[in-house]
Amino acid sequence: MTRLRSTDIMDIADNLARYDKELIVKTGCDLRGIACHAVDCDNEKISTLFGSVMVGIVPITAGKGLIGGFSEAVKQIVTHIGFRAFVTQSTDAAGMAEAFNKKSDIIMMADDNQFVAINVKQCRVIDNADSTGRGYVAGLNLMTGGLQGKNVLVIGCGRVGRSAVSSLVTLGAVVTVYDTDSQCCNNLITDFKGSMGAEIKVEKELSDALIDHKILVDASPGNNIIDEKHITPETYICAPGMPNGLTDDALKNISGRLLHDPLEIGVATMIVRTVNKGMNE
Ligand code: 2YC
Repeated sequence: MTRLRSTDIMDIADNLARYDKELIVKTGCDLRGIACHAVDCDNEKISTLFGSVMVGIVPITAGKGLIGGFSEAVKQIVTHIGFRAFVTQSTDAAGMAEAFNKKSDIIMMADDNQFVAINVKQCRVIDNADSTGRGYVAGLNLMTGGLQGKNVLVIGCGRVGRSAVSSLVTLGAVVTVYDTDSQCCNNLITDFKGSMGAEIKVEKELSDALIDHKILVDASPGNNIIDEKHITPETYICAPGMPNGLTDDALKNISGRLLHDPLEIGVATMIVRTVNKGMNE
């Protein structure tokens, strides 16, 4: 899992309104709309909760420590979606205690291995990687006008890629996966055959896969793996991976058919899922 740097997230807060406009042009929905599409919940219904749900965000110093601006960026995204949120003054256990004492309905925290949102009342945990895969596939579904029956290549069989595969199968897409670790692919194929009865295909060569596919999910940390020659007028890419895998020339050619951000879609989907779980019990 890629660890974000402060420079990846420092501009998020100031650009959320502009990002909404970009998402509306690309998908027809703003950030909250994409998250609601991912969770299949009603945008209006969710907005009835805004005033009553408090989200506490706890900075965690474990492992490689705090990422400057991370908790604040999460808070800005959560409040942009419409919920009340605060970053605890304390970190770690004291921060958890503070979040509970301030009657948080949802508590969010991230260490180097996992980023979670906990719905306190429902004792439910929502994971960022799982939410990111769902959110990006929802955005891709909106951007392409629907993925049913379409061939989609997922690059990267980690937690985000696996979540994307699950959402793609649910939408009726024809899924092919690629990973530098072929064992990772084989495990995914076996797991999805067992859990969803899905027939997922494997590509052994990325260059072949990129020629054969026009709809891509880049869920890998790879750099410069998607080149200009792979971009056609029919190419659509959602890239939850950090950094996005497009070369500069590919970025020039993909124009408005790319979804990529360091945190926004994943966090928006996470928080809507966490709140929605509380409503659907
Ligand atoms: O500031 C803090 O509380 C740090 N403990 C946060 C560490 C986050 C590490 N994870 C990442 O950088 C990214 C996140 C988008 C989720 C997955 N990887």
